[in-house]
Amino acid sequence: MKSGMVSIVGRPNVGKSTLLNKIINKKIAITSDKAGTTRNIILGVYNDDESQIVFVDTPGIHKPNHKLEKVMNDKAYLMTNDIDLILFMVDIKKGYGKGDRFVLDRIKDSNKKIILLLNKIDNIKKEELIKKIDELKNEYDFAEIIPLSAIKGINVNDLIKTLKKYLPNEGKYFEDDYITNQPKSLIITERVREKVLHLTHDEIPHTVTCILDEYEEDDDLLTASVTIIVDRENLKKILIGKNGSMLKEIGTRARLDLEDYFQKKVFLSLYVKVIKNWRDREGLIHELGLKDDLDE
Ligand SMILES: Nc1nc2c(ncn2[C@@H]2O[C@H](COP(=O)(O)OP(=O)(O)O)[C@@H](O)[C@H]2O)c(=O)[nH]1
Ligand SMILES: [Mg+2]
Repeated sequence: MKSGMVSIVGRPNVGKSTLLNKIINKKIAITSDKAGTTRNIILGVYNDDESQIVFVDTPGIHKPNHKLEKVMNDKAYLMTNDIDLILFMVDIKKGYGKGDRFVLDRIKDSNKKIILLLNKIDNIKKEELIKKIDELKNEYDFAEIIPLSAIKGINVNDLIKTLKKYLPNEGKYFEDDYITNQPKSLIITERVREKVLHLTHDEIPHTVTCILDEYEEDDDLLTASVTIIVDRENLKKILIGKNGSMLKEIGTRARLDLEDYFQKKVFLSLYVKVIKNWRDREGLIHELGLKDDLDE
């Protein structure tokens, strides 16, 4: 039995979470074209007959501009310690740049084998790809260079095959039915946040926070209510939309996704609240007397 921990690192937006979802075949990490979408460390466990691979999706590594980013960055570095192998992902369409070099410099020191993943090859011509691979060979002594498309699933099976070559022969970390460390509460609130990011484009800052305030579940039905918290009145207006149309759309899309995830009917209510100058999620939960700490 091959098993091990593999972390996926790279600057924001290269497609780390998209790859994790593809490998696990379930959407455990939300994705968007905004930097800073992934805020916590997400484990996704891949199982097959001969292996168990624990993938670690990290918030993107980049030069921090403010405090939230610094915290996210620290988490990303941290995860390069306990793991067997690093997948360093770049967006090959965008090309290899300063931001990528910044990440590589951070992970080099870990003395782990690094596999370079060139993502988004669905977006680039073959000749161009070959040229870029040649250039990148000189950048560092990568264990492998693998071109792929996370979104289309191109070369993802080959990636798994290749990883097994590098993993130790050890027992499993988790039971076969354990797929992620993300508690249900987070799956629910993150899915709402994803729809907010998708539907409001750049109008809503990525610091928007969603909190679960009610939750009930039986065999056929999951009932949840989520409050979306922003710090300005005009953002609340945008989120609600004309005659409530925006909030309704956010709710519908999140509900459909959650029904797919939980494989049961979902009844979802959404609220928007303006809280000025709030500090952190934990403080908010406490202040509002909300649950949001639901155990599996
Ligand atoms: N064209 C293309 N887009 C992709 C691919 N993988 C991810 N994306 C898009 O890139 C954006 C960032 O993806 P995400 O997984 O959130 O990036 P992360 O910040 O590295 O986790 C999203 O809009 C994805 O849909 C790919 O293989 N091809
Ligand atoms: Mg991500």
